[in-house]
Amino acid sequence: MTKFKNIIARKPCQTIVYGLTMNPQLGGVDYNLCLQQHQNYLDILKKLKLDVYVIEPDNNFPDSVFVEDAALLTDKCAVITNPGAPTRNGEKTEMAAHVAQFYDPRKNIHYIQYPGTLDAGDVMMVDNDFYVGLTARTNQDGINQLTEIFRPYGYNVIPVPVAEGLHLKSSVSYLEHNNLLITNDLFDNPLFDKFNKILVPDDEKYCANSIWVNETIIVPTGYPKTLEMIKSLKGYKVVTCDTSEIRKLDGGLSCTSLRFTQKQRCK
Ligand code: CIR
Repeated sequence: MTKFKNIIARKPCQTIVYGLTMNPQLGGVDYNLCLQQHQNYLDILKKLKLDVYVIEPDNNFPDSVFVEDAALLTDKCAVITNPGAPTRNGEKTEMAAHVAQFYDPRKNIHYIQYPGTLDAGDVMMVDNDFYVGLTARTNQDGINQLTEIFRPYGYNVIPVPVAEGLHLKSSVSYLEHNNLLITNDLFDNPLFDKFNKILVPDDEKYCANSIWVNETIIVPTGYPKTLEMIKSLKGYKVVTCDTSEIRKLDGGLSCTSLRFTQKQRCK
């Protein structure tokens, strides 16, 4: 199944070394290695025949490589979010201009506004259902606004309280075909009972952020138990990608691209 044709990504900027982290014990980001790993990530996506749209870096926003948080792109509309971290909130302005290359600001680009905040790393899309984490970055008002924005499109919003990790998708990833990669803390939440749940071992939690791209699953390098479980699922190709540097900033594979399908608009 081909679902995504485009991605938006952004090169890491030099100030990424000052990015936000809840895990300073992992050490500082090696900028050159981070650049190489990011290029490797883009190459993997290009090989999967995605059109890659790359935004130039901006040193004013150390975390701006994590494009996933500033916009939510669906088949029917785009939502420019209101990122919950003050040092990241300004990322939305430039992102809105890039998203306008693909969606129509007069018709189907919407905005989350204060007092609502929302990071799209908290949003997991499962067909027409959008599971949204209630976290330090995404508040109830942001979730309520998203619910109203989505209603006319027939999209449902399902709030999920999240007690661990930065974002909802730090702990759970939808791999299509009803398969859900999920960590222990969310495993027993009845909201996820209808899925075929693949439990990520506690010592490989980071691997819960793997991504499905058109029947290929991209898995972070270094998590052999989860990798084997994913490989045993039928119907997927599996590739690994080294994310050691963005991991130091709590970032994973989903965070560094927006995956969607839209034609580029004629200007
Ligand atoms: C942050 O704290 O915002 C960044 N250092 C990491 C963002 C990761 N994004 C994501 O999970 N969607």
